[in-house]
Amino acid sequence: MSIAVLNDEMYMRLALDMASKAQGQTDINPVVGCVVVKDGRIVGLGAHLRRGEGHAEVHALGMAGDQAEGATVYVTLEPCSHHGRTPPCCDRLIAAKAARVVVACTDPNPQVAGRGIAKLQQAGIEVEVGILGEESTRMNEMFNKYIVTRLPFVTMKSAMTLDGKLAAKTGDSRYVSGAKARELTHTLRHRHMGIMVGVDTALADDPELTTRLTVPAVHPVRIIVDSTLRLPVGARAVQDRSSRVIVLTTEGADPIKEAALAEAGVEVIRCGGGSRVDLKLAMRKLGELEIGSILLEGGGKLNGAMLELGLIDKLLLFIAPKLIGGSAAPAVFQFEGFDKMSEAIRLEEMAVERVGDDVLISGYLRNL
Ligand code: AOF
Ligand code: ZN
Repeated sequence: MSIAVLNDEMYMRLALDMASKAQGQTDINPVVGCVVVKDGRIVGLGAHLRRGEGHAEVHALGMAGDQAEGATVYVTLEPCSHHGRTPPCCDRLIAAKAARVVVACTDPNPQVAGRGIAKLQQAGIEVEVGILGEESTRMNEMFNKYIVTRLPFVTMKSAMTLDGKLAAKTGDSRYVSGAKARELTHTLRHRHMGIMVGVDTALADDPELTTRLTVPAVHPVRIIVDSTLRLPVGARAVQDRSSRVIVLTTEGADPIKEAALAEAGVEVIRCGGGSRVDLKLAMRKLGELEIGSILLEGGGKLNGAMLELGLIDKLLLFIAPKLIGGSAAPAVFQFEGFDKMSEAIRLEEMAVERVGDDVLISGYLRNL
């Protein structure tokens, strides 16, 4: 590999590192990092830190000042060409007279989608695309889905015993996984805009559903699936004011119960007239509310329903080296099931790692 490519990778790696640290704090926006290099020196650094505030390029070019003229600018996402909450980064790069722009991956946002690169090239700037592109794309996988479909990216996280149980036959589930895996859950909560559970989980464990880490710790919106509004106003998730609470229910749910929950600050959203919440419709409504990513920490029934409907994008499954038994003990996924092994849903791009005493299996579900 040539020295030039190695250097390009080195600066792009720095830009990606900065972007990765902002995961979870940019709302529906992507995480983006930018490094400005002139005459062999880094003269500007920046990352997009909050939706509505400066894009990565603006921060980095601001730091570089006049030194941006003739510089190479590394940016982990194609510079934007549209007027969003901030002006186009392309115009800013052109005005700064950058000589070369190295981009990791294109921006799937239909308002950008290649126009940013074209605009820079038309202005005579040399543009190179694809340096550490796969890593940048993976880092923004939630944004990439949401910006194109307006549906939230759903990550399901669960912990099970070696025999596939979420809890003992008595319902006891404290705890399946070890401390390290449980700590990672809080990082995952920070990184998703919403956290979703079924009302059975809310009733059984009375969880707060917040992020309990000192840093980083942005609390997700709490989403509880409750077809008949059994969630009591006194539930800890309702009483705790650290983030919004959305209850997804059915058209037929009791308006008096709705009024009591609304009084306590809960947003009740009716999804479908059936006996169960229409989860597909629910995803569309949550997308309209600009909830771009959801961590599903459901019980077996909710996990099974989401899986069957093809609503889970990514799976993170911790497996604890324990055997609990009991035919009545709940399984991680409860759904009708298939007749043949050949019909089974497959996990793709599977990765396996050890987290403390547990094994973490992760991968993607391709929902066609
Ligand atoms: C960039 N650099 O650092 C980011 C970009 O509404 P706004 O102004 O926040 O724009 C958000 C859109 O801009 C977002 O959907 C994505 O297409 C792009 N994000 N682009 O050049 C950045 N965060
Ligand atoms: Zn921009």
